[in-house]
Amino acid sequence: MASVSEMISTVEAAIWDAAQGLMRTPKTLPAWLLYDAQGTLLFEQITELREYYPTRTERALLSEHADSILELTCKSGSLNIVELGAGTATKTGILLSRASRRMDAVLYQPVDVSLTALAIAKQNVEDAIPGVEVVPQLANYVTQPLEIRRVENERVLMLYLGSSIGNFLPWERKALLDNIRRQLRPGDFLLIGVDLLKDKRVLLPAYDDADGVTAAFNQNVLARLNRELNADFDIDGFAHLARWNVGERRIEMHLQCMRRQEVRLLGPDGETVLLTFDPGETIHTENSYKFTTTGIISELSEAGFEGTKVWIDDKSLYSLTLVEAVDQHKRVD
Ligand code: AVI
Repeated sequence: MASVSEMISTVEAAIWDAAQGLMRTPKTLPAWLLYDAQGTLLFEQITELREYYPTRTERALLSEHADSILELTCKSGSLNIVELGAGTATKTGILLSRASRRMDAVLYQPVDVSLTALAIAKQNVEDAIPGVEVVPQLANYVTQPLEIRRVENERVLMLYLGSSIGNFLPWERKALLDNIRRQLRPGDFLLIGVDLLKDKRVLLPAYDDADGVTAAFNQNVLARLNRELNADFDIDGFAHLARWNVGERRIEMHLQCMRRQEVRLLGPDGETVLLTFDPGETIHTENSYKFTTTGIISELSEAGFEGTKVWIDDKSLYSLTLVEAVDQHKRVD
């Protein structure tokens, strides 16, 4: 097993790799960099904003349809839920508490890259919903195989909520859905939440709120580079920018440089790397793709899922899609 200092240097190496995007034109940073401890806190605040409808809409859909979801997925007296990117398990509480009332046994396996989030998830669920056994797993579900604990003859209900899939490029999404399908057996279920395509007058404020929380979330990535790569970004010299890219059907977050800046950061061998930013130039920090129901169903079907049931809110903002993993060898396309 890697020592803590080895793990830290791996993280530093990953951040350095990520920062390479700043040396290309146009400049980019990967979205995962947004989620250090402060970024995670700011994102939690975003989910409570008036303008940011996805979280509350998904919560309402889960609350309204929890019983139907459980009826469709639970064929025995027990339930085995695996949640990808579970965070602190706030999204799942509704389903788990409803399940614990109906079932003899509920096993909940949250998967996340944050040990802190997993510890909170375990504590929260065990305190609030007695009878649910929580088995957390620290893993990067995008690339790593999972160790799903199986209960004999029981199907798994995998959850992938929050429209997190929207933060991946189409080819990354395909690889991710293929990886998810490989972790499941025929008959297992996947419940996925996605943000639907809609008018940009609703989309843009969700990513550029009046209180500036999303702006702080975006700018925090520069504070992270200042801290972790000894960079000297003048953070106030970068403005938060949310753009609707109609062709790609995605919201893009950028940081726009307001005046010419020269930024130094420490390279992997201790050398100083100099970056130049022109006024108006942007760093592209995140994509958030928006979906149609037919679009997400066809991506799921390509990955080996079928038997769709879709729930949408009455304003058509957001959808929950339930699919079943099918035997790839028996598929007739
Ligand atoms: C985590 N993810 C689904 C959020 C989204 O809506 O794409 C991240 C986010 N970025 C800015 N606001 C929210």
